[in-house]
Amino acid sequence: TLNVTDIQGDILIGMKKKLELFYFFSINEPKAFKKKLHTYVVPRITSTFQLLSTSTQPIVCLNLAFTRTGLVSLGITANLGDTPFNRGQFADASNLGDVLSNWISAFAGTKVHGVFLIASDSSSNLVAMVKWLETLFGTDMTKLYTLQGNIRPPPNDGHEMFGFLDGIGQPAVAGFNLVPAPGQQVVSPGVILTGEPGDSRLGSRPKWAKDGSFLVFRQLKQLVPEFNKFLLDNAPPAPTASPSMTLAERAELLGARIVGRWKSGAPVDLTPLVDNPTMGANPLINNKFDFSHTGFNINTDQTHCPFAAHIRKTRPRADLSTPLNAIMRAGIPYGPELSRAEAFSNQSSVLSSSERGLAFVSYQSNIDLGFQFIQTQWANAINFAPGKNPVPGFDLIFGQNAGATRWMSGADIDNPTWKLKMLFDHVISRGGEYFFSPSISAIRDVISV
Ligand code: N7H
Repeated sequence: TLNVTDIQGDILIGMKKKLELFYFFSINEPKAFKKKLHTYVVPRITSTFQLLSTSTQPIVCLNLAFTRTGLVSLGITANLGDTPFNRGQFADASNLGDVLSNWISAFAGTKVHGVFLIASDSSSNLVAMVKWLETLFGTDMTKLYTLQGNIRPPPNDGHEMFGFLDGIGQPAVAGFNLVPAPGQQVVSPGVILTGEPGDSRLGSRPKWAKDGSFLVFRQLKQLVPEFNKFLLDNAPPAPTASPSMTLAERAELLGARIVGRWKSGAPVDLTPLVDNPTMGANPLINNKFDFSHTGFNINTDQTHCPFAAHIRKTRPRADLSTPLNAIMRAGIPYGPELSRAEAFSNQSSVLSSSERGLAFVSYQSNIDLGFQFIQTQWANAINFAPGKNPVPGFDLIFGQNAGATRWMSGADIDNPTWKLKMLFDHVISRGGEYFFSPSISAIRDVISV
C-alpha cells in the first residue's frame, strides 16, 4: 500500500475544488525561503490522505512543485533522472509542436522556480492563502505569473470549454484504486509515482525522490466559438444510417467523432450515431469499450470511432498494449463562459473575445513516457496508431503541427478516406513548465533543510 499521508494530494485524486490558482514564482533568498518553507508551509501541504474523506478535506488545499532551476537554486543538484524536466519545457517547445510566439513570457526560459497549487470553493479563501504566502515569504520570492482555473457553472460543471465532459478516462493505480471500473486501465504505482514499482527509472533516482511525481503544466487556450463554427462548416452529409439528421445534429456528430465521446461523455465506440447521456454518466459503462467489435476489422473500420479521435490517440486501448504511457490528469478550465455575443454571433463572424481554455496538469513518473510521449508520438504523429488504413492523421483537439494545417481521416462515417482539414489550431499552447512534485517528507527533510 502507498504512503498516502506523504504523497501530495493533487497527484492521485486531484484537489477537486471549484477554484484552483496556479501561482508561479522564483526564489530570491534560498536560505530564508527554505526556513519558512520548512517551518510554516510544510505543515499546510495537503496530502492524499486528507483528500480521501470529506471530513479531513481542508477548506483550502495547498500543493507545491519545483522546476529543475528551482531545486538547483535551493542547493538540490541531484539528477532526478528525467531529461525533459532537466531541460525545462521551453527547451522542449519546438519538439512539442508549439508556436513559440504564443508562449506567455513568464514561461519562456527557465525563470520559473516553482508553483503553488491552491484550491478552494471560494475565491476569498484563495486570496487569503495567497496573502498568507506573500506575507510569509516577502521578498524571498517573486510572483512571476498566476492563472486561476474554475469549474464551469452548472449544468456544465465537469465539462471542459468545448462542452465535453472531462475527467472520465483516468488510470487506476494498483494498490490505491482497489476496484477499477470496467475498461479502466490499471497501472503500477510507478507509472505515476517516482521510485515505486513500475517506475522505469526506479534505480537511478535519489532515494528522497520516492513518492513524488513529475507535474506537466500547460496553458492551453481554446477558441470555442471558432470550434463550433468549424463543426458547422465542415459537418459531413447525414450518414446513410441516419439520413434525416439536421445540420446542428451533424455538427454535434462531427464534434463527437473528433473527441471520441459525445458531450455527455458517452463513447462513440458504443453509441456511434446518437448521444446517450445515461451512458455518459455511468462509470460502469462509459469506459467499457476498446474499439474492437466482433466481425469488425479494427485496422480499417472507422464506423464506430475514428482512429484519430482524441481519446483513441491518447489511450489506444486494443489498438496497442501500452502499459507505460499513462498519465493522471488534474487540469481545470480557465477563463469566462461565452458572452452572449460570442455564443450567438452568426457563423460568418465568430471570434473569441476573451481568453479561455484548459489549465492542463498531468502527473507521471517519466515525462518522456507520459505527456511528452503522448503529445509527440501519438497526437502529433499522423501514422499513429500503426497499421491503420487509411492513415489516421492528427489528433485535431491538441495534436500539433507547428501551427500548420492538420487533418484526420474517418471523420465522415460513410467516406473514411475523406480528410477533414483544420486550417488553424483551435487549441493553442501558451506554454508551460515541467515540475517535480516531491513527497511531503522530501520537502521537509531534504529540500527545505
Ligand atoms: Fe484530453 N476535449 O475536450 O476534447 N480529453 N483534452 N488531453 N485526454 C479527454 O476521458 C481535451 C489533452 C487525454 O483514458 C476527453 O476524461 C481538450 C492533453 C487523455 O480514454 C476530453 C484539451 C493531453 C484522456 C478531452 C485536451 C490529453 C483525455 C474525454 C486541450 C495530454 C483520457 C473525457 C485543451 C497528453 C483517454 C475523459 C482515456 C480525455 C478534451 C488536452 C490527454 C473531452 C479540450 C494536452 C489521456
